[in-house]
Amino acid sequence: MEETLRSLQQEAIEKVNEAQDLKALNDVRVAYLGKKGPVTEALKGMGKLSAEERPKMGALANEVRGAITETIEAKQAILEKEAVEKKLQSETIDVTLPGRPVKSGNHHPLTMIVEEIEDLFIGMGYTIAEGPEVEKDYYNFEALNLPKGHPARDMQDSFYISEETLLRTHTSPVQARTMELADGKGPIKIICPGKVYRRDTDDATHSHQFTQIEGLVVDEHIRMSDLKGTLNVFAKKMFGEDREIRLRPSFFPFTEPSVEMDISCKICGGEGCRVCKGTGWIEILGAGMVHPNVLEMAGFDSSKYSGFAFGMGPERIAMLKYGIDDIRHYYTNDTRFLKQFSEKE
Ligand code: FA5
Repeated sequence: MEETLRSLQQEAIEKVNEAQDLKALNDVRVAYLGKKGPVTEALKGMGKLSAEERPKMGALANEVRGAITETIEAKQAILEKEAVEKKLQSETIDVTLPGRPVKSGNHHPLTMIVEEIEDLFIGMGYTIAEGPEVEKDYYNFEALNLPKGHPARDMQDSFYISEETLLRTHTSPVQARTMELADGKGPIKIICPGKVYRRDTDDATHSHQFTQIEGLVVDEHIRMSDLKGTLNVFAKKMFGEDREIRLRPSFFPFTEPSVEMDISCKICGGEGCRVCKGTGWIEILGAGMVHPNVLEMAGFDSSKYSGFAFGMGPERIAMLKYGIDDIRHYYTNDTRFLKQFSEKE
C-alpha cells in the first residue's frame, strides 16, 4: 500500500507539471483528489490492514494528499499569473494613437437669437412669461379688442381646432393672460417668447409656424416715448449702430396708436432684393400703446394705467443679423446650414 501511495504521488506531481492551463490543472485535481480518485480509493482499502499498520498508512495517505495539493496550488498560482499577463498583453492600448473626434451639435440659430433677445430685455428689467400654444379664441382675439366677426381677425389667418380654440396666431394672448392675473395692479414688465401658427403661404420670409417674442409694459405714466426709446435700444444693440430703423404708423386693434418697425436690409444694403421685396426695408415688429379697451377688459383702470406692447419675429431678426436669405433654412435641419452657427467656430 505504501508503494501504491508513493507512486500515486509521483504520477500526480508529473501530471501537475505537465498541465498547460488552469482547466488541465483542475482535471488533474479531480482525477487524483476527487471522491472517485485513486487516493480516496486507496484510503478505502485501509479497513483490510492490521491495527498497527492502519495509523501509519493513514498518516502516509494524508501526507501524499497534502503533497499533491501543495503542488497543485503552486502550479495554479503560476498559471494564474501567466493568464493575467497574457490578457494584459492582448489588451494593450496604444495611448499615442490619435483619438477619433466626436461630432458635437450646437444650438439652433433660432434658439440662439431668442436667448440673445431674452438676455437683452432681462438686462432692462423684464421677466419672461409663457402661455399655451393651443389657445382660447377669447385670449387670442376677444381680450385683445377683437370681438367675433371683427374684420381685423383676417389679418391673421388662423388654424382653428374648435369654435373656441385655435393654435395661437401671435404671442399677444400671453399679455392678455398676464394682465388678467395681475388683477388690475401694475407694474408689469414682461417678454413672452414662443411658437405661433398662421395659415400663411410659405415663402422666403413667411412660414406657417414661426416664433414671436412679445413685450409688455404696464404702469402709471407709460408713454409712446418709452416705447420708442426701448425699441431704439433694442435695435442698436441687436444690429449695431450703423443699421437704420424706421417706425411707420400702422394698425393693430389692441394698440392705439400703433406702429411697425422696419430695419434696413443687410442682404442688399437698402437697394432692394428678393428678401426685402425690392423695398430696401424689412419689417421686424409691430408695436403700440396698449388700447384702453384691452386694459379695461383685463381689469386695469385705464385712467390710471397705460402701457406699451410690441411683438417681433426672431426668424426675421436672425435673417437680418446673419444675412440669411430664406426663412425655410431654419426648419429643414440641413447640418451644413446649422453648423455655421456653432459657438465654437
Ligand atoms: C402681431 O402678431 C402682433 N401681435 C404684434 C404686436 C404685439 C403689435 C403687440 C402690437 C403690440 P404681426 O402680424 O405684424 O403682429 O407679426 C409680428 C411679427 O411677426 C412681424 O413683424 C414679423 O416679424 C413676424 N411674422 C409675421 N408673420 C410671419 C410669418 N408668416 N413668418 C415669419 N414671421 C412672421
